[in-house]
Amino acid sequence: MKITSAKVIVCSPGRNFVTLKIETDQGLTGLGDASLNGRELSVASYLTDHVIPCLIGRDAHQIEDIWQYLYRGAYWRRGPVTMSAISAVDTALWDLKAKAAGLPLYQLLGGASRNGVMVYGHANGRDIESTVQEVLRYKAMGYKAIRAQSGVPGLEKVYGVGRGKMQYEPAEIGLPPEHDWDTGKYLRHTPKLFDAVRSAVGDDIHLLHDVHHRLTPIEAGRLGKDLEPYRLFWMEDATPAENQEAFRLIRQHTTTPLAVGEIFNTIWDCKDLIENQLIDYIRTTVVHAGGITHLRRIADLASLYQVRTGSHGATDLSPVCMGAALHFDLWVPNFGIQEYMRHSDETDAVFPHAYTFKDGFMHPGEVPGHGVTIDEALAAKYPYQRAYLPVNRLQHDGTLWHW
Ligand code: KDG
Ligand code: MG
Repeated sequence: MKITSAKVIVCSPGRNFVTLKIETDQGLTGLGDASLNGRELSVASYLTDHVIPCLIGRDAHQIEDIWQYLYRGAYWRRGPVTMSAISAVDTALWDLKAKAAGLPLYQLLGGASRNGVMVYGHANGRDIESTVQEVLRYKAMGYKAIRAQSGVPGLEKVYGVGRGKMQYEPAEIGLPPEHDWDTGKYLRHTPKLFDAVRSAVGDDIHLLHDVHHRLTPIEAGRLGKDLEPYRLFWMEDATPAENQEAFRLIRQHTTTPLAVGEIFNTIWDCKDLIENQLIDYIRTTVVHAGGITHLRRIADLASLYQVRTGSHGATDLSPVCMGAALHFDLWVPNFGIQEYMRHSDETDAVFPHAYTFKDGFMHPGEVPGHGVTIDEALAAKYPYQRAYLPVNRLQHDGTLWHW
């Protein structure tokens, strides 16, 4: 099955997405997601100018060889732009191989290991009371796991607290907006939030929280300890992880389970965290960590240390990524959970998909391939719009702060 052509489709049905479409001499096409929030056009250029010319004429069945060619062969290894481009090629090739076999992708990985994929939804509110109401709404929709984020008194805007209800889009059109941050206010508020949420929702629902890298390791240790009574499923991105050792300090102070990895690109970003058992969940995802081929490698390393998967699944990952991720999740032996932030209706219309949600679980469907397609005519009606995530500055003196 020879690759005869490939192209990049950039569209913005509610937010920007970059999609790679590969065509073959068998008449089959494969799709891969290459979306990288706020840096979309860099990946589009990387693919169009540097990767696609190298793909034409290759055997689409040689997924591993093409992966190695693009990773080792480029000399410049790793990084989000490179790895998102490799991920898109890899995902499109798995889609093609599964279509050629007439099987849903998860069957090629080794078949289903479970009946469905447990997902967590995002409950957000301006204050504790409205966040509690949102958590209860998600519970009523059947979710077994819910992430709770609330506004913090004294801070005008807090990232992760939506402007809409079911769907919200963190990136804003134009140049990056500026938010303010105060660690003390956040640390005082968050245990109160989970005290209220846990008593309202009961013991049977898994609760999660995303810190967005805002804390130092010792502050994260203190928050983890303060949250222990509320039995969180995980505390996510407690501190930046460029220094993987930083998690040792957090670990020494709390038994709250730790998750990290949505901005990681390769196994090297998480090797020490996994091998030293400094985390409980690895959040690397198909689109940013080298596709199915590399994610499988990370999950296998993680399984040696009882670290489970918890892939990133925010709206800036397209339905193509979500479809591929759900096939991976249905198979991967050390599955933990999958994030599921619902896409807008416009996005869903541009990317028709076979995956479904029911009672807190998702299923990728039984369509050959990963089950996600693109309506190119509709996509063309939504051209790219410059949009960025906010930046954060410390409220008291304006210092630029971590994500
Ligand atoms: O591109 C950034 C978003 O995907 C991210 O901020 C969302 O932290 C996030 C999450 O856990 O979904
Ligand atoms: Mg996150």
